[in-house]
Amino acid sequence: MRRNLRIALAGLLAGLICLALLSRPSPARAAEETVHVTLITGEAVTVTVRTDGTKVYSRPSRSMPSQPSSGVASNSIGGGHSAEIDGLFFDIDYLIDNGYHKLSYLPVVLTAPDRQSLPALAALAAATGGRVTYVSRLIPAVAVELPLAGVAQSAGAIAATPAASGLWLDATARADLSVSVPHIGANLVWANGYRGEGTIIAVLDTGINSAHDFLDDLDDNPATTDPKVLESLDFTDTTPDDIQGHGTHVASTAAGTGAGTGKTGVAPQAYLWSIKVLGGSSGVGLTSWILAGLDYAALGPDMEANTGDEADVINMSLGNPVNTDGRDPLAAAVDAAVAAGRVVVVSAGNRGPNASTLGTPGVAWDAITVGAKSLIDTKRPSPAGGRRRTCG
Ligand SMILES: [Ca+2]
Ligand SMILES: [Ca+2]
Ligand SMILES: [Ca+2]
Repeated sequence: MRRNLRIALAGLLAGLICLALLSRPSPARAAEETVHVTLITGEAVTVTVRTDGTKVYSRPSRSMPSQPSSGVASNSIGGGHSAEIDGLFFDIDYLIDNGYHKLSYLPVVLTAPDRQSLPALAALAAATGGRVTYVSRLIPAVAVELPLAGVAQSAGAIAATPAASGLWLDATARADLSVSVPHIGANLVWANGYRGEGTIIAVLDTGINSAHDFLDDLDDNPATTDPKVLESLDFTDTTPDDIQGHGTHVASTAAGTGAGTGKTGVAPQAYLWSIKVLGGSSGVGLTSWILAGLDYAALGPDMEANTGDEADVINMSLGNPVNTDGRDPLAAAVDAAVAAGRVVVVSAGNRGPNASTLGTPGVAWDAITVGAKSLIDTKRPSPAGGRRRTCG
């Protein structure tokens, strides 16, 4: 019964998470700019960004894996490695557009073939000068900052160990806009008695303003003490507050009480957990922050599966527009959360509707991934769709 309720609720949420802007156009630049990017190979690439946003890529001083006439270099970090290497490490445009060239280190997520291999992998990363910033519970993965000085040697040593199955850029995910409401037929579900009573929805987002009149208490009666937002955690490098506003919007759409206006969320009786994984005023988060938030939502404060302290539904109106084969850390962690008994609802992105336009973690096999829908029952112009990228 509880499972059915969860699924009904998740279905409602799925209808609501209409999408948004995964990639935003770059603002016009005031002047031509020259930036330097150090790749995981240790090679330095100089890029001139013109005022119209176009880029000119230099030949590096040392031999490059390939001539970077485009924004993508060939993905080789030396011979003999056994681990999979994320293509984003060689996507020069992605690295610049997301500010990685401004860092003195390369943030990576290392995956291991199994949990037993994780301590050896973390130890090796630390021995090469890396700083371990997070160890995932849902999947065998560890987030590490590798100093740019000696990054090629560090990455080469890590890639060569059997304790590593993959090296991934600690990529950035962004908030997806959420539109919508009663249009999806929530009233039909309410008529069957489902209003989310007793259900906990973890909102992995920019935070939630728990003082908002729609979110401050379950019965919209200040005379009774019955908070709706039961947890507020911050896994970003900013503050727990919802500076950006997206998380509060999503939370209200999912579970807002309406405060007498009649504009309630889909599950007005549900509780909320605010799991802040997107920081700053722009709503951007690292993969490692989201892995940490997923651990908490799916496993609860005791970090163990199915002990009764977990969220029932996990909502992720966020994504990285990179279409993967579903084995990247974010998608793998979402699948692990579902395997741990949670219902996970993820937005699809809006690069579609063509093939291979789903972002991650929308590509996760077991997530309920939701595309966009307009209020006149046509698909929005560009909801992401299609299948994940296939292997081989
Ligand atoms: Ca209220
Ligand atoms: Ca109250
Ligand atoms: Ca638990």
